[in-house]
Amino acid sequence: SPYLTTDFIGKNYIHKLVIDSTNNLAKEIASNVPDGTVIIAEEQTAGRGRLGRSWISQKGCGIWMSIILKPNIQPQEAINLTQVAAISVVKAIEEVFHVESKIKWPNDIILNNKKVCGILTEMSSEIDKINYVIIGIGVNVNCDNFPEELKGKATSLYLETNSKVDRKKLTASILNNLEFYYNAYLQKGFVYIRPICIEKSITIGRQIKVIANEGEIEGKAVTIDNNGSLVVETKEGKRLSIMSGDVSVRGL
Ligand code: BT5
Repeated sequence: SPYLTTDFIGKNYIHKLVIDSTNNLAKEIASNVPDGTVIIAEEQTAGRGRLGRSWISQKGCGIWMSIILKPNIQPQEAINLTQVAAISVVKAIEEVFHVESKIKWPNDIILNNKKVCGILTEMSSEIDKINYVIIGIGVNVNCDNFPEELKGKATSLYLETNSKVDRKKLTASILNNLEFYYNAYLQKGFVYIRPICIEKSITIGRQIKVIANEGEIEGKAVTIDNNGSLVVETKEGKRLSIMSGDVSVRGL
């Protein structure tokens, strides 16, 4: 693609018409392909969300892709890569559509209160070393309808902006931004991207409920800390840092 200006992300690129899930193929080949390999499919028959949920991936209307990364970081830090990907998608949507989307921590991109993109980060690691990380990104680009159960919850860039764009352009912009923020994160740490994560968060300042490993937590999301954890203040005034979890935001 003439739009792609990266050094390594997307240089090796696999395109499929139909696949079960780009994250599944990514897992199968990750050990044998270069860092930055990208898999893109026109259609997924078993697109996956988190916690066994499914991701609707209709034919030809979205960006269904997985990026294989081999970062030299600690396994517990890999969770930050979801944030790196999320800000990259937000920046790309801004560049291509001139609209501001927001991040519902940790992995949803929201436009006009509806979900336009989801991110699924998976990893293979040993005790103190990562073998590979797979960042799965699903963006509803030109999709013009959703199944009944997603009505009011899901949307596409086309439905919100009324403009249809070449998916290649948005894909390239996501990958260009991803390489930039990924490099910045590796070189300078989470603190470098933290202000952007905070600025683009739709979660901070709102009443939320989190289903985390620690159990169910209700409170107000106050900030994202230097490690990328969401800081929640309970009504008893206790502050808790949550590394990962399933968040519902009141009013969303
Ligand atoms: C996610 O999970 O949001 C992660 C989605 C990742 C999808 C990409 S596509 C490329 C790669 N290959 C894969 O197989 N997956 C990745 P989660 O936070 O668990 O949200 C899942 C929920 O989002 C579902 O239970 C639905 O409620 C909703 N949903 C499903 N399909 C959607 C869609 N196309 N647009 C918006 N919302 C959707």
